Amino acid sequence: MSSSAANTPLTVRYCRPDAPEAAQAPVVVRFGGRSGVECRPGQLEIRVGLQPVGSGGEWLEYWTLPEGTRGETGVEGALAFLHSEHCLVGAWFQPLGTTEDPEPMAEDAYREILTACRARGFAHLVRVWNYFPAINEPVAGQERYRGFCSGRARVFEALPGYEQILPAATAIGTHGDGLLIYFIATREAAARIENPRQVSAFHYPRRYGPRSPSFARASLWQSGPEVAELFISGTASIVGHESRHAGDLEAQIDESLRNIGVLLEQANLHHRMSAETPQALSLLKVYLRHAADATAAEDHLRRHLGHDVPWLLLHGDICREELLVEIEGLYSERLPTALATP
Ligand code: 3EB
Repeated sequence: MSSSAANTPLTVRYCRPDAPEAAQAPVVVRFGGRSGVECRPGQLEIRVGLQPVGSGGEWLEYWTLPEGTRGETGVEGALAFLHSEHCLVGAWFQPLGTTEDPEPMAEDAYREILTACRARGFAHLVRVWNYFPAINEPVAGQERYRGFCSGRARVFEALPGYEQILPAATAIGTHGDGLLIYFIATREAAARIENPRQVSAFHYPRRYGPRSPSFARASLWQSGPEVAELFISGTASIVGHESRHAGDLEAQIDESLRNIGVLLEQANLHHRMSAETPQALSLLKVYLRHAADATAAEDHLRRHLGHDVPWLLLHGDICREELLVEIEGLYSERLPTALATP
């Protein structure tokens, strides 16, 4: 094993559901069916209630720790977690009806997550995925996504200097189950990267909701001298704070990839990361509002990305009604290291 692999605290990959890697991995993320979390000794299984679409067939995501190490699992209320020496992976799940206001539940969830992470020495949230049903439906006089943002913001905005500690995130609507929030927390703070083409989400004007979305455009977890993970948040066709290309799937994909390209530029400029374009990403996840768009989206993505980047296409609602697509990504930097001296 190369020394850079030995120093990699967390590796994220896709595989087929019946691959042996999936059975052994400390963290497995499955897609389709209903959302939920299962915690067994040494393994956390996260189920995201979003149906895979397109021609790729079934994939799952598996996360591994350095060879020879085992994660320690635990459950505390609605939160299940697995942690190693370097990071904690957690998943919070609770049933949430489609006519319920998500605001108080989001607030409770984030409070419990931050408290549990801190208590175990992993005070820094670097990446969070949020999934819940009927995200664009109105409840309590506003879209449910906005209620969710208010609950989440109440927790983050109470923290000193909160703009500097927000995680990279995704928030997507499922089709009919509970609130699932899963995340990665670390001992050291990650760097945050914003997109100069976009207003920071935490500064969105009021017209998008009473409290702004609490997330960073990307976060960079530098876990060793030659190892870093760049987590790119769900990225959509937004320029400034406005949605672009309503109704045009291909133009929305182009704009989203342009935004991801700018984030990579920023990461290169400020942190000397070496991915230059979205083709260099380690993996992508593409969320589509309409399952019927899958073939067109795949064809268009293929033209941009070729065949080298593994991606998952999932059927889910984007948190602005006019948006048809959102794309998130991970770039894992693995710099070659000199041979270790004996
Ligand atoms: C956007 O840029 C699109 O509320 O956590 C993307 C990623 C979006 C994360 C969140 C929302 C969130 O505003 C929506």
